[in-house]
Amino acid sequence: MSTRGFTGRPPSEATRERLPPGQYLTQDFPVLQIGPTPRVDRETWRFTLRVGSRPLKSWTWQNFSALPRTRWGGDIHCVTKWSKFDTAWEGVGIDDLLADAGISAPTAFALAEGHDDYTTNVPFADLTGGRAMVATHYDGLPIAPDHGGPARLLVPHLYFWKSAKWLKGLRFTEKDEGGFWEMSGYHMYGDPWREQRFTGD
Ligand SMILES: Nc1nc2c(c(=O)[nH]1)N[C@H]1C(S)=C(S)[C@@H](COP(=O)(O)O)O[C@H]1N2
Ligand SMILES: [Mo]
Repeated sequence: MSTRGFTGRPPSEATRERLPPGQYLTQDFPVLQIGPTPRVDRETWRFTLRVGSRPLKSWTWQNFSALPRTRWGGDIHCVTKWSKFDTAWEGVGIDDLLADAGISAPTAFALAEGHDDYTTNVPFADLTGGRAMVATHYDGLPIAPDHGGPARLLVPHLYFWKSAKWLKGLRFTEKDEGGFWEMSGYHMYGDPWREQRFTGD
């Protein structure tokens, strides 16, 4: 059966209720990124929490793999208008990372940083309370490189551009500093249910 079988068929009422305004349902998993997929080896992988340029805590793949694991299942929404339902992720919750570091958030904002120099900003409160994780598995398998493996941020209640792929760290910032897309006209917060796509939405 074709995975694109929904093309041209109007979505059911149940589907429409789950779709944020302006979104359509897709069955496949598009790849969206600013450049080529970087190669990130688990052997040299580090995940670092910083305040400005000062490192607070760093994990190797081995210490990171020993942290408690979290699962989340649900819908994701890309600003280019596709939504995908019932995605299944596993990784380490940001609450558990902070607990392991023995710290509470030193500032109210963060920039997620990818190995491709991608950045995106998120209020730190949106990363806690079980709402975000550093995901390592998708659908029961290690996340494929094109989807951000070995580890990506997952903040599913915001547009998917906030879920930085090839995550190398989170940097706490004093102010809400725009990241890559936010500095090019995209919304600072990006709530799909309020359709916050662009600056001023
Ligand atoms: N490091 C990094 N993360 C990124 C991006 C990127 O270019 N670099 N693109 C973002 C955008 S715009 C989207 S929609 C999602 C796409 O994730 P996917 O390719 O797994 O669907 O990744 C986000 N995370
Ligand atoms: Mo996107």
